[in-house]
Amino acid sequence: MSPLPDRTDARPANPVLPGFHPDPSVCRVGEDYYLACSSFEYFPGIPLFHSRDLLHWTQIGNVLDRPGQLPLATAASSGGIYAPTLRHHGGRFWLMVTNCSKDGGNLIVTATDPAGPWSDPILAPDVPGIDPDLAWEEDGTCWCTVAGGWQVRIDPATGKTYGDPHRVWAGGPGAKAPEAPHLYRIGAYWYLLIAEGGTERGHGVSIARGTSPTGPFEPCPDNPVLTHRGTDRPVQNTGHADLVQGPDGSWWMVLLGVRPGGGTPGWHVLGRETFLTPVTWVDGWPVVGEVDLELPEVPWPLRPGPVEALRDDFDDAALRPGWISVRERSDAHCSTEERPGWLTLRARGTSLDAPDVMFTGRRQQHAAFRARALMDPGQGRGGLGVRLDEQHHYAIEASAEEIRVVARIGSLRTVVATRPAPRGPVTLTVSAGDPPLPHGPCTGPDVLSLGVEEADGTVTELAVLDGRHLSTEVAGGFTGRVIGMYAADGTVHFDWFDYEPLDD
Ligand code: 6LW
Repeated sequence: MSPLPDRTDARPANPVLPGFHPDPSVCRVGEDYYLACSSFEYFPGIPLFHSRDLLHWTQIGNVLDRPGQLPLATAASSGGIYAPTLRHHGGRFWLMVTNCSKDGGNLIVTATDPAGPWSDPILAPDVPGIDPDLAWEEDGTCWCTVAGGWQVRIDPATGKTYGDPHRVWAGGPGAKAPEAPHLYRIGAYWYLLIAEGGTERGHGVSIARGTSPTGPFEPCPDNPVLTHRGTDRPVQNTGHADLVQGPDGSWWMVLLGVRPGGGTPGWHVLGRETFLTPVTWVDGWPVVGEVDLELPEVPWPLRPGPVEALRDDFDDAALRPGWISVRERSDAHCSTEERPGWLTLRARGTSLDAPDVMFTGRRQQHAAFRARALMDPGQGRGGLGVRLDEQHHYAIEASAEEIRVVARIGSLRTVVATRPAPRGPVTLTVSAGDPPLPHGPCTGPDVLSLGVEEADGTVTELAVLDGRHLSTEVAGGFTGRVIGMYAADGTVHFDWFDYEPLDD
């Protein structure tokens, strides 16, 4: 793979990983931090990032990037890969995760280089739940703790468990969804950090400590140590956290949060994003700083790394790690080599409604953006779409005869606009969020405009559609918007794809 191009957008911000990057898990090795996120029904799975300052993150690969590691054929939308734990132990990286599909279950992969290759999955069928955590005692004994507060001893090299799972701590009385456990040895105590309240507006982070990794655990008197429930802060749903210590001894938390837009009840369209916040310790308990859109001050110089370019001319043989497809991506259906300098997509499913649609996209990471792609439909049909899931997407698609805008909102599917196609390639465009909508109780988060760029560079808008229908509050689930190219019939080619943030 060619090296990543120079940064095109070097300014860090909170969220440190904007867009659909939920359930962050982080570890440090020397001066290098590594972070992994959930990826659900998308292939490749589990984006893996590197940073040297906790603020700038560069995607260096995907943990599950071979079809044999990631069976997703039976994964529903927002099924598939949930909530990894990333750790470094004994000179290796270990990642444990759940594939929530019929062919899935809990699995462990290891690597010496986090950029890959990662091992084939080691299955752990006797681990009793989702959100698995791995923590080692000094003598090498390894404990796996999962959602609900269940824990079992495990050999991570084989996936074999020993003894019956026991419940260690399930959070505060009455709180729903005690999940995302992470167990750490810090000073004299073992700390068990969990999320509770569910991943929606009630989300929070709580902690308990004890002198043994298996409990008993004493809850922190100030639980939840982090929640934004009932506040009017711009960042909501804060929870699902992991802790990491800097080389200088400072402590940090990565966590997920969302940025709802529009009137009431508020809609978030970018998915659950990864934020960073400082942690201090008082009386042996963590005190978590405010999670804001402002970046926390870090006690070291900024050390930005390269980021993926916002435009892709498809000149490289391998696709950059930020491109994701729905469930499966074989060379036979998605290639930059079949027509060099173009991305060629060959249809499987016949629309974005299909679970096996051949779609290759990138996360929407900015509230306001414009995406454009130059497409040659040949004798096929395909387009540029914004996808939340099979039942929630907008697209502009072209064939040799016609250009049309298609909207799918729940059980409704409609062709919103049509016009005759020009001869040859056509530049399809989609934009959102610019200018922002005026405030109002019923105002949605944004509108999306879909159109065609004419030869003179002007855009002919074919449809303007309410963005709330492509939000998590309407569609449900755990993902966020992904913008990409797809084939719906035959074979189509894309010369380039360009994503332009319009936020500032
Ligand atoms: C994940 C759970 C959660 O398993 O959402 O916010 C679920 N937390 O820990 C899916 O990401």
